[in-house]
Amino acid sequence: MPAKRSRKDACQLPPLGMDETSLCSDTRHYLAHTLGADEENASKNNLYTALSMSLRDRLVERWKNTQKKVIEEKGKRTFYLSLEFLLGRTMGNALLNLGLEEAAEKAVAQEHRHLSDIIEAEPDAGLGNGGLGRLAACFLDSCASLGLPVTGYGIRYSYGMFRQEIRGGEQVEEPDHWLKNGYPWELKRPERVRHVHFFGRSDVYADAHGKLKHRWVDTHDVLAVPYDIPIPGYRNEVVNTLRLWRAASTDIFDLGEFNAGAYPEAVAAKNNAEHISMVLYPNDSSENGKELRLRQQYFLASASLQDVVADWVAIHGEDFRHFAKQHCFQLNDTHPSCAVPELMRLLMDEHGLDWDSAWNITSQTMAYTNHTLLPEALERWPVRLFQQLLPRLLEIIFEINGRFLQEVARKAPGDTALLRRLSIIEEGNEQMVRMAHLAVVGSFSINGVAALHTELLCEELFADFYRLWPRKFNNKTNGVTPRRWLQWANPALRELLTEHIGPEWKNDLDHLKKLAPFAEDPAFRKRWDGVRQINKARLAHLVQEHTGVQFIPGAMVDTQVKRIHEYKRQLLNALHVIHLYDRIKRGESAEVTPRNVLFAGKAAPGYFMAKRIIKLINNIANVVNHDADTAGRLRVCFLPDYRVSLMEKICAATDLSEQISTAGKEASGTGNMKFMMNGALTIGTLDGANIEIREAVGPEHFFLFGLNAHEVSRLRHDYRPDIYLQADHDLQRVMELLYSGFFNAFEPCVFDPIIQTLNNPHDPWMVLADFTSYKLKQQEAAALWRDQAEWQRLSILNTAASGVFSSDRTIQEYNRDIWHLEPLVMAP
Ligand code: NBG
Repeated sequence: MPAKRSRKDACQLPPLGMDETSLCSDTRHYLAHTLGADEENASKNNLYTALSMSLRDRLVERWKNTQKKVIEEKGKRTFYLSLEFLLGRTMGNALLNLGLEEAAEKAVAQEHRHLSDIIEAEPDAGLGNGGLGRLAACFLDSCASLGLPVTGYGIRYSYGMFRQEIRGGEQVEEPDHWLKNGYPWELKRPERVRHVHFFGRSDVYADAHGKLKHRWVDTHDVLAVPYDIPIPGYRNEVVNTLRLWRAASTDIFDLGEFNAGAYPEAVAAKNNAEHISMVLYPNDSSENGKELRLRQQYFLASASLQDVVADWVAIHGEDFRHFAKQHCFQLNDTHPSCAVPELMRLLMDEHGLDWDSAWNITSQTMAYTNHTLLPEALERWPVRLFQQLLPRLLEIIFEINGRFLQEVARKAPGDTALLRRLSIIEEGNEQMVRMAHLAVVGSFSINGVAALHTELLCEELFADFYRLWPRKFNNKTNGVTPRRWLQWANPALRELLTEHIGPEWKNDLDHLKKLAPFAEDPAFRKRWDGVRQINKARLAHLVQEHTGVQFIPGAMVDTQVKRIHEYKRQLLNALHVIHLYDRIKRGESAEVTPRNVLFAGKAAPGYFMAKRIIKLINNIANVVNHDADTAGRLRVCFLPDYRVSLMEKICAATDLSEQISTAGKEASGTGNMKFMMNGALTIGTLDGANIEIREAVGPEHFFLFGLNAHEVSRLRHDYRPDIYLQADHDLQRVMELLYSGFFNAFEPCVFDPIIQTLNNPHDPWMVLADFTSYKLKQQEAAALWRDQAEWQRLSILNTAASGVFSSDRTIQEYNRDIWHLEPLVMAP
């Protein structure tokens, strides 16, 4: 037997240097030897890749130490399962969290480049649609920064969120091939490949002891190949993992077909397998029920659970008694909720547990976060599709449902209506699997993402479940990571804050409170304004470069950036812009506070109304910006291809944050928090986290308007848009301009669908109902803007009160109430 290699024999590597010289020499090494680039003609992209590799080495070093520590500590771990991780760029985040910004700056200067240009060479990793995916990314950053052993599991889509171009005022989608130059931040882990089953049938057989068991046979398997992205904590030596799965063919060609000469068909089948991780579905807060999407969902759930279970078995064998104590799976919306039946299947079919033991483990490890109340977003899959694609899983779902309904029937005998409402299977023309019910039944914790949202979950969407299991339900108000959204996005503010309140806020955002007294100091307000001017100049430059629109210097920057959706009411904002324009044309220029109104956001490619709203905004912008009367008063801009890296520049430069959804419809919102942190004032409805933002900053410092959620639901049945129209002369004029085709002179009727919904008593978003109060609040905001000292004062107070919206606070709450993890402490 060969002697075991002792630790001493192993070639010991010295730790990598964290200074500019080591960073520079490593970067040169990668430039010269890995990328084969000459020093003189290395491209920006070469330098970006080489610097990324040097940084990645430093991450990997800490990553291995963290993994070792996790294994040694034998503590509980959480796995965050999500179909979306909207990471954006990684380099800046790595530099900030490792504390290497200055070193990199200097290293890049030696190559005669600016770090900011190198950073711009990185494409955004757009593996998400909007808030839900970005939240997952913020959470990973917070978990690592708090030292919590949390691993993210997702899909490595070859194509992320589409790129948006605007042509003739309309959205055009272009594929986002973000991997085309390679992605230096990932490490492929071929040794941890998993097999995921599809199709086939469920079979019953007798095991060695004569016990009847199930197995899933005649399956078509797909390989899941993991790629790991290191997730560094903020200067704490912790590096966690985001593991993304790519689908690949098993390479076992169908031999029958192969021999029959059907070689192309056999190869095509291989391609089919790879389609699973090809593209992100571009729907935000709406499901679209495509089979490939269900395949993605099961692919993620199965590969990830197999991965975790295999690690357990490697250490504990088939003894699962302590598995539940050691694991938690957080389901990011219903998308990964196949995890519930899949864990049951793995434990029973592959590891021999009986139903009750498997159910105890499953229902004590799964936790579900709901992110929307919109009925169109609640996932339901046809039973028929499940039967075909995942036959064994469907069998388990039926069994879960049968046992669950028995329990309900015992508690509420004879209440068949209740059973029908609660059932995981919806009866009707076509039987459907209700994924939210599956997640609720299978989880020990169910949470909403803002106070109002959780309240409505308990009172409405999940009222029956709430009565059954009130203690399962809890609220976790969202947050955003202050590393990316304050420190990184706003370096000038970072310096100013540290100079005045010390550096503690960087590790605990509650320290921002110390800023409040400075709001009263005119000298400080001047400095504050100075920082804002820097950021606004940066944004104006970007807007000019990408759209040609010239922002009015010194004017209010009034921003609404988010997915385009009717419930978010970009239309209300557009109507208000028309109203401002109308006032200028009426000769009220002197009273109209100068504004730059900025819109950005993507519409789902199949969402007709959302796309028409983009067209309207662009047409309005075109008219307004070319009218000489608006000079120095009003500019309107639709900035194409909204994404994380754009928001980093937008949030630091915004004065007025538009959070104007129909009350009760926006579960939380997180853009609202980024704006507040950077000193924007909010105009908004009583919806989602707006409510908590308003409480935190003080009601008098928030521009509140519109119906509240209860008023919206009461009005539902007798909403009369005509009444609001009659009551507001300004609104009549706005609508007249729309009717007259003023914004579509050469495109007859394009805005008819918009006019129709606005006037429709069934308009669920009740745009006209809130117009007047919105207009009046906008006038208040405009008046306040004229008093710059007061505006700056409130701007400071907004930042000072924003500490509670750090995702560190959110994650601490998840950990306190749901996960119960011990933080890792790494030696410096
Ligand atoms: C979104 C909500 C937002 C919320 C994010 C993150 C979905 C299904 N929901 O209001 O619309 O901020 O989730 O919780 O994308």
